[in-house]
Amino acid sequence: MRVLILGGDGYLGWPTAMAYANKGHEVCVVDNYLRRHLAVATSSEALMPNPNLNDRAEIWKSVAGETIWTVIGDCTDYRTISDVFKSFGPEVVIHYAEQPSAPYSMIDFDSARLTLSNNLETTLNVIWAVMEHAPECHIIKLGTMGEYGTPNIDIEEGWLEVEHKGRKQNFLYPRQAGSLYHTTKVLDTDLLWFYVRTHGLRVTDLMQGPVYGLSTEESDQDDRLLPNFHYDDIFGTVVNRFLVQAVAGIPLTVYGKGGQVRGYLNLKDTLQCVELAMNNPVEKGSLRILNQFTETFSVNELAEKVRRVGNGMGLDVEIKSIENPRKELEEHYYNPQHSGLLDLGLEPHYMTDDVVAEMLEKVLEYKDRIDGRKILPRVRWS
Ligand code: USQ
Repeated sequence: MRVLILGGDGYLGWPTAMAYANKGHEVCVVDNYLRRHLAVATSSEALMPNPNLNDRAEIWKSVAGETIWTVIGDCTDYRTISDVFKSFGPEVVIHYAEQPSAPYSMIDFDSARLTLSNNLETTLNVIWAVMEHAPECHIIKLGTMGEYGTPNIDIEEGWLEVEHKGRKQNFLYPRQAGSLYHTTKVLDTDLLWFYVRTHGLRVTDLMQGPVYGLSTEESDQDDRLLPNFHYDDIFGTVVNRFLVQAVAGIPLTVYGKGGQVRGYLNLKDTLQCVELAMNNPVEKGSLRILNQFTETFSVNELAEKVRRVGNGMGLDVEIKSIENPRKELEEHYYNPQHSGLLDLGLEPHYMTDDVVAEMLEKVLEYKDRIDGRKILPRVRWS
């Protein structure tokens, strides 16, 4: 298939590009290095050095013999996207091209405006490029479990049947996000659903939980192909942060009471989920929503796991609760459904002790590059 990956330089985008090229698909990636620029601007650089996108594609070619087409361009510019659609003719577009950090979106007005305009404009451009140039193309959009927030009832997979005064209708499950970033994902879903209803688009919206990991079949072949592994307070997700803190001898930063529960998944499973969505396209005029995670943990459970495995390896890992910089429930009910991807054939890689140990081993190789100044939270919600 001809697969277009928007945001192809990102933590998920680059591993996805290699995985699909490896499976024989024709892959084109687009990225304007927004996340790299924001990381430099906020002193949040990744742990491992990551060659630029063109260099990564060249390294991949020398390692695997396969071509990944690259376009350095801005997806908020309609002409850029339009030209790529016209020349590449994608059968599937995977839309990762968003400002991905909740803390970044909460810094100030400028960061909020950038997050809102970048994310929404890109989604609108993807929709219009598909309508104008590739109406059969399947849009696979990365949403987030954070769209639902932490309601006091079970979270369904995208939709909720509401019975009101004796009549019933299916609606998008109520969303109440906890950051401006997560709110842009809610708005993305609304935009997509509008154009699905009015123009018969074919869309899969993946509600993904926090991802962890730094190993994929392809990146394991050469360290220069590793994903961008962030451990700072702005771009690092909680598990990746705890791994680096454990290695650096910094107490694991549990925010508040640590009873915040989320649905987590291994980077390898993101690749599997997106591939399952791609290989099982939806009908035109359908919005399919899949909850994308494999297991739930509280922050305390994660910290305890990393401490136990780390100490078993001879590290000296402590846990320290610090004041929560975010506005979120620190103890809550959480029971999200997630059978859709399992029904499509997902075979989860769970966070076993061996998996945690392997990740710690890899981070240990880069211990000298850890910058302790990037650990403590610098952004507060209020
Ligand atoms: N947390 C800590 N200590 C830390 C970092 C985080 O206790 O040092 C807590 C947070 O307060 C939160 C939980 O861990 O309750 C998860 O935080 P996170 O930073 O790993 O995840 P989040 O900001 O929600 O965002 C990440 C990705 C985002 C994705 C989202 C999925 O950056 O792109 O959409 O995970 S979800 O969380 O399900 O919405």
